[in-house]
Amino acid sequence: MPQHHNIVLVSYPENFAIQEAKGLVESMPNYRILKIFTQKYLNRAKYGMGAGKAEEIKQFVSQTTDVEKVIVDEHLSAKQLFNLETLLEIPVIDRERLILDLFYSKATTNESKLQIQLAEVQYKIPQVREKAKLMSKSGERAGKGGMGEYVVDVQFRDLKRQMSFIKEKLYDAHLKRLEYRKQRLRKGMFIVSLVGYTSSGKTTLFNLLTKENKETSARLFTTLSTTTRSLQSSHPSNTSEKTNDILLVDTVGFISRLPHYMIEAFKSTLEESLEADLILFLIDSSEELKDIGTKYSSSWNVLRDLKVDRSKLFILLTKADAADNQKLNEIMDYLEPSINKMAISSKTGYGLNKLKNIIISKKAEKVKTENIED
Ligand SMILES: Nc1nc2c(ncn2[C@@H]2O[C@H](COP(=O)(O)OP(=O)(O)OP(=O)(O)O)[C@@H](O)[C@H]2O)c(=O)[nH]1
Ligand SMILES: [Mg+2]
Repeated sequence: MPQHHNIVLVSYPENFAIQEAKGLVESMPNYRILKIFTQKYLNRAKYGMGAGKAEEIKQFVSQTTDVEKVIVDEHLSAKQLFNLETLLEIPVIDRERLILDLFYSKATTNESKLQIQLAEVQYKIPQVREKAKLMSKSGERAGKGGMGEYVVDVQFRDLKRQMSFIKEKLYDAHLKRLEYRKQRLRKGMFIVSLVGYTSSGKTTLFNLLTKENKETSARLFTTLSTTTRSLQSSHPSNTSEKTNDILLVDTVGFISRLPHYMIEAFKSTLEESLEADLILFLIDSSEELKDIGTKYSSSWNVLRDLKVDRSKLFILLTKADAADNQKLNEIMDYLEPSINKMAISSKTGYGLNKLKNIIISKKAEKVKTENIED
């Protein structure tokens, strides 16, 4: 049996936050949640959570065997982490660290590893800055050239150096992708990308449309790197369905409260998706309306951040097998009215032919306008 890592989770007293934090923790290999504590505020100066809650957790940790880590579902400063670890006497990690660790556990391609390293460096820089401030306050930094300052300076310079090194390598990968993209454009390829919240069903749909076999799962962030494949027609004999010049792109999903630097780190991957001719924006319709709203607006934050061209968007309500018509209509009414939308199910195949036809006709539209412009 695999060794379990026993976790105590601290989140907000809201169902959405708890479920998502649980999902993140349980997506880590062999992480097991022993107990969940909730706190209305996680931004208090000393521990993030209130001192009473921190004491309560200390009690639990000391009375329970083998608690390995406490995970706090919020960003914590270096000082808050230090204070908590001193009190609890076990490692404490915050939401961003958890997401980074999860990414590390999943990354397979060189580029996705580099992107995570870049996010990691950007996660550490403010912590080193903060340490420097603390040292100068506590007088450890006696004048210029003091020991504390020296250590912090070295760490800081080291991080900066790492950052430019990673950025250079990422830039190389970016150039390579740009070259592929040019080739595709030259060949008149029509590019369709799948974007949306993590677990919205992107890869499942991608597999069906391209006859691929990429990993899908109910865990969060199953996909971290980008895959491009051509759309496969369902009837190989049907020559009227020309799909071999249509490419589908599947990529990393979104999550709520994603810090800007993480979007920044994955920017080139995400931007590539947004440069497509058609962007399918997936929304999981099997969830509660309230949660759909939360995920929808989080997704929009990322899309806006990356300056999406709204005219390329087409909304897909996924997992329609798990929602009745009334609910699907309610969701449709809730979403941006100016963007076209339809419901599909990768499980039953509902709507997939219609979707293919939409993709094919959008391609035809593009070819037509290009011919006019020529
Ligand atoms: N009921 C139902 N479940 C589905 C459908 N499509 C996908 N799922 C399930 O939803 C979960 C997430 O699917 P994925 O395709 O991995 O989602 P994703 O958007 O690629 O997720 P990330 O890669 O983590 O961003 C899996 O457990 C799928 O089996 C569907 O049409 N109906
Ligand atoms: Mg996926």
